[in-house]
Parts: sequence; C-alpha cells; structure tokens
Amino acid sequence: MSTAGYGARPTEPTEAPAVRDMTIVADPTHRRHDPPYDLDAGQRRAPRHERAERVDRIEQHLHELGWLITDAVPSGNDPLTAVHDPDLVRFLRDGYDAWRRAGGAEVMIPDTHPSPRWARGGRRSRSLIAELGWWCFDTATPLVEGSYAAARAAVDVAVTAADAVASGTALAYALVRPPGHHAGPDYLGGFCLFNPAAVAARRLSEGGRVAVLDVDVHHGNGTQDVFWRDPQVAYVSLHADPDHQFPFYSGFADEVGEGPGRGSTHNLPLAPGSGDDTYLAALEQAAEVVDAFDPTVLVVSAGLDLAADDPVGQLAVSDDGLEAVGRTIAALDRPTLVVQEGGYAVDRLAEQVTRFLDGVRTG
Ligand code: OKP
Ligand code: ZN
Repeated sequence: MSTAGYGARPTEPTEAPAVRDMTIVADPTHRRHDPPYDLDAGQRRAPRHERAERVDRIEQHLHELGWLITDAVPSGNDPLTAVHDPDLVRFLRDGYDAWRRAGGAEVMIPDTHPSPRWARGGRRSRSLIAELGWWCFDTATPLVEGSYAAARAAVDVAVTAADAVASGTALAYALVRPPGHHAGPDYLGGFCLFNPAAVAARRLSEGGRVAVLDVDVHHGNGTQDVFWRDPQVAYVSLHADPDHQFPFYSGFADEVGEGPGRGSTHNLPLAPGSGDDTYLAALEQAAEVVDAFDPTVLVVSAGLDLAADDPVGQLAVSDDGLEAVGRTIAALDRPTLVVQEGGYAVDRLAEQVTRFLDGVRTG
C-alpha cells in the first residue's frame, strides 16, 4: 500500500512547503471498544473520556485537510508477545466471552485485586472477575465484546506505522485508541489494554537504539516497565507530578531503570498548573537526554492531555505550546513514529493534534 502524502494537492508548490511528508495509519476496529461507562473515584462516568469519537474526529479532520490515511496490516502474535505475557493476551481474547457465557453483565469491571503485600502476592483463581482483577489495576478500563479486537487493531496500526519508519519513511503517525502507555508486560489499566507504542518500540529496537519520548500528561508506567531493564530502549517522560495525577504510584524522578537498563529511564514530573514556559524548558532537558542516547529511531507517545483545555490533565500547555512541542521533536532530527495516547478535550482534540503535527512536520 502506498504511503500517505498531502494527497488532495500533490503538485501545488505553494501548498507543499519544504516539510517532512507523513504516513498516517488508522483502523476503524477501534470503535468496537467503546464501553458505555467506567468508574472514576468510585463514581459512574458516562460517557467515558476515552471514547471512539476521539479518533473518529481526528481522522475526519485530517481527511478534510487532504491527508491520505493508510489501513493497518495484521501483525500477528509475535510483535505483541514480544511485549505482553501470552497469558494476558489469552485472557483478553477469551475472558470476556467466558464471563458472558457464565451470565456476566455487558460491562466487565474488576472489583477485587490481590495486594502486593499479600503473602506470595496472592494466587490465581478460577473466578473470571478475579482473573480480571489479577490482570487489570483500575476501574476505568472496562471490557466489552469488541475490546480485544480493538486492542489488537491498535497494535496492528502501530506496527504498520513502525514498519513504514523502518523502511525509510521519516515520519509516521499511528492514530490509535485505546491508548497504551499504562499497559505493562503483564497488566492493563488506565484506559489501556495493550501498549502499541511499546510494541512498536521493541520491534524498531531490532534495528538499533530507540528512544520513547512520552509527552502524555500521565506517566507511562506500562512503557517504563516494559523497558525497565532494556538498555536498547530509553524511556523519557514528562508528566504531571504523580503526587497529584494518575497513575499515582509511578513516575517519580528517582525511577531510572535497573540492571542493564539503569540510567535509560528518565522521569521529569512537573507541578500541576505548569504552562508553556515550564513545560518547554523541561522538554528541552528531555530532548538533551534523547540526543545523548543517540537513538536510530524516535517513538513519541503523543498524549495531548498536556493541553490547558484537557478535562483530565493537570498541566496547562497552550495550542502554540503544542506546536512548539512538535518543533522540539522535529529538531531531534530522527526518523520518528508518533503514536496517539491520551487527549480528552473531544471538541478540541483534532485541532490540537493538527497543531502538534504541524510542529513535528515543519520544525
Ligand atoms: C490514560 B492516558 C483518577 C482516574 C484516572 C484513568 C486515567 C487514564 C489516562 N480518579 N483514570 O494516559 O491518557
Ligand atoms: Zn494521559
């Protein structure tokens, strides 16, 4: 399949500035994961923040701007299980259907989790709701009938876009949901089922060092854990201070990786309310870290919930700031895969994505 370009006006010189071309990949299967509600601080939230409309509206807007959007190619089990425990993959494939056959409700949300302080960390149970509590760490990640298909499709999109970068495309955008950076090797949560950015980064790391730069307002505990001991993949994250913002238990500055991966994890927590100046100064530090790691490829976990308008995030970056974030990424001057993560200002999200991508493309 051919890669995307500024398709509507391919030969118009005034419409084709000297900027990077961009491959965009998406897949409509994401719509099959659209749970009607979740539980946030014990309260029923409907509609959920993380809903199908997010990606549908981004895709529609990019289409109207003349971008071609490429379909995902099925990626099979190998890239997925290079990151995620096959038992977790099996549970997501089969657990919900078994739950329904046993008379379970349409929306599956866990209510019991083993504490890590139980002797032996608890043990497995045949109960299906206990199995979900084993794998899933919060109440904001409900499963419905199409959740597994949607999660697989997001991985396919990221792998397809990663393969475009591996074969020479300078810039690719994987337009995915559900997001992924809270999903770890053997757990899910925080709206995330599988971790498309981590799957892409691991795959790209077969060809050299990879840096994952995570600008989502939330710390990407899942991506951090995937690469915690991996010296081939650096994880660099800017996020709101976990003393105030989900995922709360992870993302402090003293988390630096372990074993051979010690020193290739970097966390830059920011005070709630931080705006453009503070954010862009911290991003400059993060960019220096990435540059020093000298990656062959850059993967950006592009959560746009760092924006001031976001209903969930506690930072205050303006639209101009989002474009400046994109320009800083462009200045790193590496083959780049941008993977969509959060961003919940549904009425503003398409515009925010466009501003950010404009920065990445034009530098
Ligand atoms: C996903 B991503 C706190 C609820 C937090 C989950 C937020 C997941 C964010 N009361 N709910 O990083 O954008
Ligand atoms: Zn987020």
